[in-house]
Parts: sequence; structure tokens; C-alpha cells
Amino acid sequence: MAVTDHVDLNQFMEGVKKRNPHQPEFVQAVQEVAQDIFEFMEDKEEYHAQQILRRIAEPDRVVSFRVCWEDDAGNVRVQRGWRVQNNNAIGPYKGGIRFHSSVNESVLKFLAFEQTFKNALTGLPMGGGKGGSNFNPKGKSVREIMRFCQSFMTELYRHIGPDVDVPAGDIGVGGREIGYMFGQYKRITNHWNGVLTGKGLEYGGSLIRPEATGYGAVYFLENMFKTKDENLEGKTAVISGSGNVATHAAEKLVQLGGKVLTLSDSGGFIHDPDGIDQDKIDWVKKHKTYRRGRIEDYVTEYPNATFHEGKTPWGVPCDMALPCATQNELLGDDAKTLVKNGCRAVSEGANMPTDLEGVHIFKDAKILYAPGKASNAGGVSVSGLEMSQNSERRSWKEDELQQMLKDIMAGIHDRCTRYGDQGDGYIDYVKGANIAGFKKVADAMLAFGVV
Ligand code: NDP
Ligand code: 2IT
Repeated sequence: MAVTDHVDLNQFMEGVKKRNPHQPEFVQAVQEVAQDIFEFMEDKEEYHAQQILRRIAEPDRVVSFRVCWEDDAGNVRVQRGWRVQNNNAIGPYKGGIRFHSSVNESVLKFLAFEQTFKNALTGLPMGGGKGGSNFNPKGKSVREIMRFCQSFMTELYRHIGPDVDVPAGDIGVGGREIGYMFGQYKRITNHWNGVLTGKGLEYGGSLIRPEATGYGAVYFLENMFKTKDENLEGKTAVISGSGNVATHAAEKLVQLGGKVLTLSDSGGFIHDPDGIDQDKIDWVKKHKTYRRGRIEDYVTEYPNATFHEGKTPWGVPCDMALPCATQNELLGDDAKTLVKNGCRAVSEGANMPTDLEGVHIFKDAKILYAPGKASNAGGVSVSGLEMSQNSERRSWKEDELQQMLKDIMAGIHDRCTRYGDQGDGYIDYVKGANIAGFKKVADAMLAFGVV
């Protein structure tokens, strides 16, 4: 009965490319996982026979819809919205919502695919999903954003639910947008439940959810250095981005004695040789989040810093790099430059920020390199804890949650080590994360039979 002449990696990837034309981000994400999984499956016939990877790489469903809204001038605007429900073998679909002009089906399919492995790695019962819209929040008034969020939820609400699919924030979606979407969900359904995470503290949100992704990425870095009997004290870091993940990663690095040299946005990066301390981070948070400003204004406020228009920060010599902006923002040449300049560790705050060439350069150089599905899982983990608190109708204390986040990140590090330890002192965290995430979802799928 078993199919013994199964496809090899190349044939598998040819099929993925053929079935997903014009979806380069999705193909890239599958490729990065498939190379490790094919090696792992070599002597595991059942995974092949049951086509497990093929099934995980085919979303359970992709919902696409029209979102109409009216701008302040009275013009009717039409956007596209999506929810990609990738896999719910181990729990309800879970993953953020992204509002950015670059959002399309390929981007959301790659994010939902990655989320499936990430969520499995956390040890919490969450499946993988992702949603969003090509709506560009830049330059929009608060009322326009409210109307857009309401219109988006007016369609999305029928596809989600606390035991079905639980969205949260991502690029362009923070506490304010979650508030508008939760309000509209409640208005339409008359249900108050934990259908979204990242909510305000007044209405069921969890303490430390906003901080959790950035803090978690730094805890992961700390765990990696611990394998070398080192800590973060006195080490320099370059960070890209200046949003939720980047600013909270900077904050935790500073708390643990690191020195942050850069931040960036889509306009370029700032380099502050004096170090970006907590006061400066607070200024960036206000400037970027509340005033929707540009990172280049940092140099007016702090004149020792320099602004590098249109550039990414990877050329600045550092001990550690944390890409925290977006996918494919760190390319092969950037990886070469980082390694050449003595960078010893990379912890991805963003999803798939390093392209395939860059991943191989980090792996070949055997530096401490954590892929986003492991290192940025702190955010979705605290989202999972928010779901638990909502179900229990209670709120945990800050120190309890801080400890849980640390423990979860240490648990992810252990799971990666289990499958990624190469036995020569090098831990391949990419391989470890891919296999540990896959195995949990795959074994659940085997239990269900062919569904
Ligand atoms: P924010 O919207 O808060 O910030 C995004 C930052 O990245 C901004 O500085 C933005 O610059 C920059 N950026 C976005 N797109 C681009 C681009 N195409 N080119 C250059 N810069 C860009 O988002 P988050 O901090 O929440 O998300 C950042 C990354 O972290 C994403 O990859 C997201 O998927 C990932 N992530 C987020 C989690 C969360 O809990 N929020 C959890 C796990 C991962 P500008 O202001 O100019 O647009
Ligand atoms: O990429 C991610 O993990 C997120 N944007 C957070 C998802 C969540 O459900 O908290």
C-alpha cells in the first residue's frame, strides 16, 4: 500500500513552483523548509506516503474578499483583503493581519506557512494562519483607518472565531487597529470573546503582548550565546526597522547590557555611534507610532547620529544583527558583509528577512543564526497566553507572563537544539526549527488520516 517511489526534493519543488506561479515568497518559504524536511524524512516512509509536506504546503483555504471604504474626501476606495488558513492540525488557526501596500496572496501564503511551524515550536496549541490587505495606512487619517478596519472586519468576521481562527497584529496593525476590528466584530456578532489578540488591557488584552516579539528575539539571542558561555553585556547590535518588533528588541538589548547602533524604516537607516539608549528608544516609539514620523528625523533630535537614505544597516560592523522590518531585507551580499565584519549572531525579529543565499552564507560561516520562525515566536506565544486568559476570564500578572515568555523561548531553543545539533559544537537552528515544527504538525496529521 505504501508508495515507495516517492518524489525527491527537486521534483517536489518543481511541483510547488508549477502550482503556485507568480508566488515567489511562498515558493521561497517552502524551499527553505523542504530541504531540511526531505533529509529528515529519508527513512520515514509514512510521512512520504501520507504526503504530509505536500499537504502542509497547500493552505486549508485562502479567503479573498473586496474591502470598500470611503476616504475623508468622500471618494470610494476599493482594496483587497485575505485570510489564509494554512493548517489547524494542532489548534485554531492563529497569526497576524498585515496592512501594507505590498501585501498579496504570495506574501500571506508564505507568512501563514511559516506561522504553522512557528506556532508548533512554541509548544502551545495553535495552528497557522495569516491575513491582511494591500491597504496602505501611511498618510491616512485616524477616521479613515477606523472605517477601513470596520469594513475589513465586516467580511472577515464570518471566517474567524475563538476556536476557529484568531488573528492579531503585524506590519501596519497595532493596538489601535485591533481595537477598531474587535469593536466591529462585537457589534456584528454580539459576542465578546477572545477572537483577536493584541487587544487593549481594558478589554481582555494581555500584559507584555506588545513587547513580546522583540523581547523574545533577544531572549533567543541570549540562549544562543549561553551555549558559548557568553552573555550580551557589552556586545554591539545593528537592528533594522523601527516599529513594534525593532523598538522592543532594542529595549531588551539595552536592558541586558548591549549597545544598539542602528534602526531603520523604508526610507533608510540611522546610525548612532553613541548607542540608542532607552530615552532615545522612547522617542522613536512616539515618533514612529503616534506621530507616524520618519526615522530620518532622529538625526535632528540626536545630531551625533547619521542618516543613510535608501540603505539597509548591514554594513555597520557589529557583534549581532537583528533584522526586524520585513521579508527579504537582508540579501546574500549583506550576509557576506556581516560575516566579514565579525558579526557572530543573527536573531530574526521579522519573518523571512534573510533571502535563501543569505541563509546559506550564515550556515556555512557557522555563526549563531536563528530563523524567524524560532526567534520571533515570542509574540504569538504571548498571544496564545492571551487566548488562555480570555478563556479563563482572568488576567495573569506581569512577572508571571515575563517568566512564561522566557520559559517558552528557552523551550523553543531546546527544541531547535534537539534536531539541529550537528555534534561538532555547531547548532543548525534553521534545520532544528524546521524539523521540530514539522514533526509536531505531521504527527497530528498522521493521527487524523487522509482529511
Ligand atoms: P510595524 O508596522 O510596527 O513596523 C514595521 C517596520 O518595518 C517599520 O519600521 C517599517 O518602516 C519597516 N518596513 C515595513 N515594510 C518595509 C519594507 N518593505 N521595506 C523597508 N522597511 C519596511 O511592524 P512590526 O514591527 O510588527 O513587524 C515587523 C516584522 O516583524 C514583520 O516581518 C512581521 O511579520 C514580524 N513579526 C511581527 C510580530 C508582531 O508581534 N508584531 C510577531 C512576529 C513577527 P516604515 O514605517 O517606513 O513602513
Ligand atoms: O508573525 C507573527 O507571529 C505575528 N505577527 C504575531 C501573530 C499573533 O497571532 O500574535
